[in-house]
Amino acid sequence: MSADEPQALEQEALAAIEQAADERALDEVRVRYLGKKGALSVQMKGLGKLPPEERKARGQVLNALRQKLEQAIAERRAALQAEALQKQLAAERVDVTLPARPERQGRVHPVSHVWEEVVEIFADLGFSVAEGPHIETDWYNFEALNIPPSHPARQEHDTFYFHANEQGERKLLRTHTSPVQIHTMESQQPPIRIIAPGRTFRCDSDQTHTPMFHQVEALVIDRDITMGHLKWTLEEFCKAFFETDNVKMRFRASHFPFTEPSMEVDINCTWEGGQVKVGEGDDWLEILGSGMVHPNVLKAGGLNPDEWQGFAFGIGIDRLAMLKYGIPDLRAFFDTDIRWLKHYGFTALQIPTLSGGLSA
Ligand code: 2NL
Repeated sequence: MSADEPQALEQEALAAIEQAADERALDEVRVRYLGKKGALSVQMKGLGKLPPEERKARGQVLNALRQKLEQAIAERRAALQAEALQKQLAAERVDVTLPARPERQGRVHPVSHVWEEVVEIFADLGFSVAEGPHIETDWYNFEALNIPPSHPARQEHDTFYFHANEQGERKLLRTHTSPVQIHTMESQQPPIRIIAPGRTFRCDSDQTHTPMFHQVEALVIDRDITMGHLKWTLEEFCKAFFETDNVKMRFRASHFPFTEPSMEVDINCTWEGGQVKVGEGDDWLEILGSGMVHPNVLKAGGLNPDEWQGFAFGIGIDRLAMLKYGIPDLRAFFDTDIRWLKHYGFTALQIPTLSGGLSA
């Protein structure tokens, strides 16, 4: 068909638009008819050769045709896009009711699982979870915790330091999660009842130490907090975590710069065939450090020690995981060996809850 006349051009172009099978084909049609050298433009250019009385009417017809074709193309484009989306959605459809395929199942790392267990226990006791940055300043990691530059505890912490910045300040990787509690004291008024689980870092690596490890610290601040509250809280925690009422605890006087008085806590256990069993026998195993928050730490957190006091404690999550799940070697925790994870890990559906059982 000749497309010399507007009517013929219209029919031909509309048919081509309708037949365009995808957006790319549609674009070719658009260029063919509406492009700079397209059929419609050629006719437009021909207007000049017409006598003036015909030129105006023909010009109006061609302009109307341009509008009509532009609209037809826009409509076809929208239809093609909708069609393509439907196709994609159909192709990507997932039946969420299908059971998980066992051969594809990942595992939850025992550290993550124990982390969740600890959070679950303390949430039940009314604690909220607080988190903070891994990179800290000297103030939050040491000074505010009553560890001045000369303090011998600085050497024990084997701190990873960054290079000094222009102001001469050396940032560091936090050596414990205590900085989170200082931030909390600054940002929220007592009563405070938080746990701070998280990654911590020390430049130390041997059979019982990894440069990155996990800790959970707790902080309770109110007007009349005593060692009695601390003991009760720790007893409740141990019973819930080790899933037995038989666990015996021993509180031993100790020393930390950030607590006064300080005590370390041991639980009873037996050693059978190199494996530790918690809540049985009369050997003792140290599991955490604790104490009443030092007045200097309260002051650093912006609290008046004559008005407020509280307790705090710190527990190693990795060690808890080893004890509870009988994992002998700490270093295997971070080998990312899939066989080890399959053996010691948990499935995504084994979510620890107090009602359903922590170790699931
Ligand atoms: C341990 C000992 C402990 C704390 C951590 C703490 C935090 C603030 C104030 C006072 Cl902000 N204390 N934390 C207290 C006692 C012991 O950890 O051996 N952890 C594995």
